Amino acid sequence: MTWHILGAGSLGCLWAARLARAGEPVLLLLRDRQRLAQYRASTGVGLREGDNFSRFPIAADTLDGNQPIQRLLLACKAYDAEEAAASVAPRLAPTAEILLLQNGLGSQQAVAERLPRARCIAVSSTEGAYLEAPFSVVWAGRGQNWLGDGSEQAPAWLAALDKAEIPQQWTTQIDARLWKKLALNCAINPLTVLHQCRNGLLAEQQETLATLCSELAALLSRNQVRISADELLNEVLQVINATAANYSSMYQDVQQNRRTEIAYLLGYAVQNARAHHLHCPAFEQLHQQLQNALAQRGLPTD
Ligand code: NAD
Ligand code: KPL
Repeated sequence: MTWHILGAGSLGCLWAARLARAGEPVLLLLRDRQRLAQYRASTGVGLREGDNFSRFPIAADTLDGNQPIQRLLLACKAYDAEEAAASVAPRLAPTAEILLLQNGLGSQQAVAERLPRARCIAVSSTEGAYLEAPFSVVWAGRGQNWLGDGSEQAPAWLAALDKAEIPQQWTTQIDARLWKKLALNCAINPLTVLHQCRNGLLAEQQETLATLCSELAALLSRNQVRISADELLNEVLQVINATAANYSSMYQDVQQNRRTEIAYLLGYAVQNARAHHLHCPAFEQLHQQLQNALAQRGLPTD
């Protein structure tokens, strides 16, 4: 069964290269003819792991091709997901499965509503990757991919991920995974943008982090995710410690004048808290400060 991969950025290329290396059929879906020509000139997807570099001549096509799609990996940013999914909707087989790699929350629900017949499987990934050149990805951080759609019925093709060295675990609690990752990203990423710092420097902001974690834990609890404020703070501090030398993904987006996923992280948390009539002054204020910082740089604030 062909893995159709829409979004040939960091994670899309990382999945494509590993699947192709394991002998799985892969087809990249590119936005238009110009991007397809650019890809063909690059002679395939590059994968760098430490000192090793390999290139994989993976097949590619434009979105408007006519091959039916049974399995789709949606590997674009959260703000592009709904439109990207809609653009391939006419090609989806009646029993299509879609893996949603987006960070945060909100985009998965939007795609599922757009494509009610497809089986939408959310993926919460702690892997790290970035592009060193178009279609050439650096596998920068080992991690885990949690997959789930709320059911216990894990797809048989998970074995193909093991073979491809794509770490995976099926979970019946994918929403809890996504919420906890959202909470970590809400506590860490905006502060790195506002303080213009690496993750490690946030260890000096324990009071602010404790207040944010207390509000975020209350929000998670309203969403049936049980974690105490202290447990969340501990997890946040552990991540800060383990990634002390890194710049958060949001910091990097802002530095490179790229749109951030604010709407699917803090923006989603703020809206969800309001819907639950939960008073969260600390992360409301953080959201506002982040929006101001983005506006000053001419970046979208949602
Ligand atoms: P990216 O920007 O590197 O890649 C996204 C790609 O999707 C781009 O090449 C873009 O051109 C393409 N795209 C967008 N809309 C498209 C469309 N309609 N048709 C065709 N192509 C389209 O992003 P990324 O870093 O791979 O991140 C993808 C998602 O995974 C994000 O939500 C991110 O937060 C999450 N994530 C990334 C990492 C990481 O290390 N990169 C880790 C964990 C989670
Ligand atoms: O996921 C991250 C991100 O940068 O988006 C953390 C865990 C904060 C690591 O930098």
